[in-house]
Amino acid sequence: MVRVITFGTFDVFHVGHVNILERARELGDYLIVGVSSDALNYSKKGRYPVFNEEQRIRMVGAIHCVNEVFLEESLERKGEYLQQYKADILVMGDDWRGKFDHFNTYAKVVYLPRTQGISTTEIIETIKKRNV
Ligand code: C2G
Repeated sequence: MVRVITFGTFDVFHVGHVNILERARELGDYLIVGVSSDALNYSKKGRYPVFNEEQRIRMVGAIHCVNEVFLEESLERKGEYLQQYKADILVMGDDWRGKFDHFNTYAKVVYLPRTQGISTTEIIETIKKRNV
């Protein structure tokens, strides 16, 4: 059984998120997703996600191609997570291309193309501009 792992915030869940999760799962038989914690987001981006970690974990876990979800509390612990969850393949969006290559001793590292034209930031901006 090939175990695939991926990581992300998955805030304001959208079709780009579904696309990457489905494609990640297609690379193996079992998909594990590390959902980044509120604290990790705050330390990385200086703001909290719109949806809190409990809600984001619930939503990602409800996607049918996802088999297991856990809270990613630190970027530095990726190697540890890969071992703990016995990952064979690490999938990341290509916005992270090259950044995770050094984990290839634990798992095969695969970058998948992002879905064009949609992002959490753009969705938030669109909503802000709307008055209906
Ligand atoms: N994604 C995508 N297409 C989009 C938007 C996002 O394929 N239009 C992918 C990203 O490349 C990422 C995943 O969906 O692989 C989750 O995206 P984010 O929530 O933006 O994740 P990020 O904040 O980059 O968190 O340990 C790393 C971090 O937890 C990654």
